[in-house]
Amino acid sequence: MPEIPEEESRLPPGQYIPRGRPVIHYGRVPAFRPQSWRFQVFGATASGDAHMFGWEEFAALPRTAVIADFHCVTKFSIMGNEWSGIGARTLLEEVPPAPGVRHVMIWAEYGYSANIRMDDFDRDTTLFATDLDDKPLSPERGFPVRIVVPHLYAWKSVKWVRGVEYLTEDRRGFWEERGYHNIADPWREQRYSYQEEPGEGPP
Ligand SMILES: Nc1nc2c(c(=O)[nH]1)N[C@H]1C(S)=C(S)[C@@H](COP(=O)(O)O)O[C@H]1N2
Ligand SMILES: [Mo]
Repeated sequence: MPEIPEEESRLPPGQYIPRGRPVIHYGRVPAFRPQSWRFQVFGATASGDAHMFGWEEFAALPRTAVIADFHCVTKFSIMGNEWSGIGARTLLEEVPPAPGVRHVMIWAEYGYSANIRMDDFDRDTTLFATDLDDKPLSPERGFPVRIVVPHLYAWKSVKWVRGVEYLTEDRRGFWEERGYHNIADPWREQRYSYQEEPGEGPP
């Protein structure tokens, strides 16, 4: 068995382990309607065309699993989550981006969005999770699918994902437009946009 470090030593600076497991989002929990649900990959695709997945096609993609900690910028961390779903790299193979794509925008129900650098998206730990701890996501945790980017603050782990936009130039998502850091690395405490160094965000 590989040794997993103690939870306390896995905490990024300024984070704590709360009692319980908070649910956090802006707005209402959307209903899932499998017949009309679409997952759209669009923007700068290699083919020039957008690709639409229906639920059955999306859910049939090859699966992967990740055990990871989850760090909210409001300072709580939920340790040792087991997420399973479809790897970001699987999506990149299914719908290849054009060569100049350096960022993605993840789009959710009601227009919530988060931008992620391609270097953070294209990792084997970034996935579109359908399950948490061996159970389908609950509605308030993002059912039927959320992205999980465990090495970034949790606002980038968009719930109720409906699309991925390939970007050749960076653009800010929902919280990134409202004062949060464009990159959001918890180990560097990249919480707020005023901390951004030149080159870390769109001009
Ligand atoms: N669609 C959507 N996804 C979202 C949010 C949101 O408001 N809308 N909030 C984010 C924030 S700030 C956090 S901390 C996590 C919380 O995930 P949890 O509810 O599973 O704890 O979801 C993220 N994903
Ligand atoms: Mo958050």
